Amino acid sequence: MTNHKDNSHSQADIEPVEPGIIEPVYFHAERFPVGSQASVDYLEEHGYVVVANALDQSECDKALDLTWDYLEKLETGVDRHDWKTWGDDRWPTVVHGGILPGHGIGHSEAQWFIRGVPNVKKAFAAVWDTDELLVSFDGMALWRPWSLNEAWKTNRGGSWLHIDQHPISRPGRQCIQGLVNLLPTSEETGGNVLIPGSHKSFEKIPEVYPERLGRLPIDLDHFRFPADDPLLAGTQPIVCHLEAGDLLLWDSRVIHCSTAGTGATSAEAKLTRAISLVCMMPKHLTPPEVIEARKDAVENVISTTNWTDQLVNADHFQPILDEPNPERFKRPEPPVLTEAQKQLVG
Ligand SMILES: O=C(O)CCC(=O)C(=O)O
Ligand SMILES: [Fe+2]
Repeated sequence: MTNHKDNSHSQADIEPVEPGIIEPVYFHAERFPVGSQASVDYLEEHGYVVVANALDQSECDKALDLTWDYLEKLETGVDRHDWKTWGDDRWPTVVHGGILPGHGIGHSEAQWFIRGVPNVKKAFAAVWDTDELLVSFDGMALWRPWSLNEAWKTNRGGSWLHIDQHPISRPGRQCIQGLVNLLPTSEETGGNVLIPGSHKSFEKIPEVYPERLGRLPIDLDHFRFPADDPLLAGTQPIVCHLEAGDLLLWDSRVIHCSTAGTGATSAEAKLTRAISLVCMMPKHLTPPEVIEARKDAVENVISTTNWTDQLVNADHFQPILDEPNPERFKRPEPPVLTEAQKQLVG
């Protein structure tokens, strides 16, 4: 997730001067069975993989229902049946890419339901070769139909290409990020953008950007690339086609962002994109004091970034700090977790 960690960091260090335009192609990548060795091998080679049907259709429907429950229970007046109530005055704070990172979403019933689907853990367990995993308390990206309101079009072409791993303080493969896709994508909707194979250029970043990197706080796992980045030259960005229930995994060293698609969305009053950010990492990477802090984060309904080995409070992201009256969003109650979900906390 976008890691605008703390307002003492200069935003100029992570925002490119010129966002630039990228032209990703819509790509039907091979979709692999959950937990298969082939999915793990493809991820290693290309830096991303589409895992097919981690959720079935009824699980997607339930997750979407619970997502609307979260939005309506904020008590700002959002009504799933009336798109005229989906305006920014009622919608929770949005950051880049239409991501909703805070206001308790990381502990919504929707997010905990998705994390509890056994196939989601199975996909990550195959990657890490262990069942002892912790889950991030990430948010979701929800895109409203821009055919009904042009202002809802999300980052069309304007690049926010980035990686979510510090190029110096976090060497090598450390984190595999994921999104569970709840609605089928198309060329019109757009979605996640990534540069296949770019994890293999990660080590070259300090040579290419010594100055920008010199300004990047050592604990900030977010680095932005200009659209004319030399590491990107000759590599075509793609938007992977995803069915409802597919889980897209990518290495945190892979350069990625998201973009709205090429056309009009359906004029129906329904979401254009709904994804759950979900990331699992091996438990042994997380120090005991962070595990204690994660337990407190559950009780206090605090959302985080993709990393499970450190606790970054997503309510401290700049756009949420800029929210004049955050108390107007009623946060969910602390979640009631099953044993399996508790194990994912720590
Ligand atoms: O919405 C997306 O597909 C991109 C999200 C993203 O950048 C992230 O979760 O790190
Ligand atoms: Fe990201």
